[in-house]
Amino acid sequence: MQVWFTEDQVPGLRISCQVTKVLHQEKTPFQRLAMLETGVFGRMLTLDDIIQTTERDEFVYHEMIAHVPLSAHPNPRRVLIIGGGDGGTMREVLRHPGVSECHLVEIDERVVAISRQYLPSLASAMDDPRGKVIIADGIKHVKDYRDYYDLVIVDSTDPIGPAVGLFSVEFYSDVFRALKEDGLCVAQTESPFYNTDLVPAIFGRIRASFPITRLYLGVVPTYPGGLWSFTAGSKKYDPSVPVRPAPDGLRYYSPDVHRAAFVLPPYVQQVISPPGPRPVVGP
Ligand code: AG3
Repeated sequence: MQVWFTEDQVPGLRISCQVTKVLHQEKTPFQRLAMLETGVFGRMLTLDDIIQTTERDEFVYHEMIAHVPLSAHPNPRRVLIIGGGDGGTMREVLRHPGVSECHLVEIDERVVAISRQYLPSLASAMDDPRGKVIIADGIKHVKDYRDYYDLVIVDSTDPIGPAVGLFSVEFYSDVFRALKEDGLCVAQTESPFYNTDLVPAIFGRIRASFPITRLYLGVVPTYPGGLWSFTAGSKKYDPSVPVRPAPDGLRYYSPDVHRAAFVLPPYVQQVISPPGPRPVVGP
């Protein structure tokens, strides 16, 4: 018998992946969680039937969400990850020896527990003494900090369910306040091909708080369209310029990839460019 997992990526479009074993399934207080063994992608974590990460392609997403902002900052020491309960982003953050403190604020403790059990190559980073896992609502957490973090990474699910508030103007302005005067933030911001309303909306909300706002791209095969966007908001440093060497052993990120990721195809550039002034039509 064949068993397949299917994600409805956008209305009318699905991705299916053959499952060799259902390792775990439960309904948490926040969402439906599953850990699947797949033939093509290795282990796969899904939340509400949406692919979050897989053993085979997680490196792209986690390297790009972490090393781009970390390498654009001359001396990042305190990092906050919101979401990211699988541990993949924390693993990448802690590759930087200068990082002295990495808080991971995940709302759903079951994501952390199940990732620790089934995704040790990501989750074992959470045992590092510089890392601290806090089970709490990231929206509330940022409100309690002022001028503290060098970098805030928003490693969220899609903007549905518990993650909706992580894409709001109010949240980004709280992130701004939680950052030091030269801090920066990065959020995963969905598909520039399919989410043509959402991507500019989020970009605009980050730009409402941050003087420098830049979109960059990476290719994550299991996400809708493959081409994935991240948006950086920065107080001082240009997010597109790496100023420190990359850690060893990376598979997607390099300083060249960093710079190239900010070169946007015209159709993506158009998605985030506000429409020009409309011609005034006289009476
Ligand atoms: N965060 C989820 C990215 C969104 C994926 N969307 C989708 N498949 N429709 C990833 C968490 C990894 N740490």
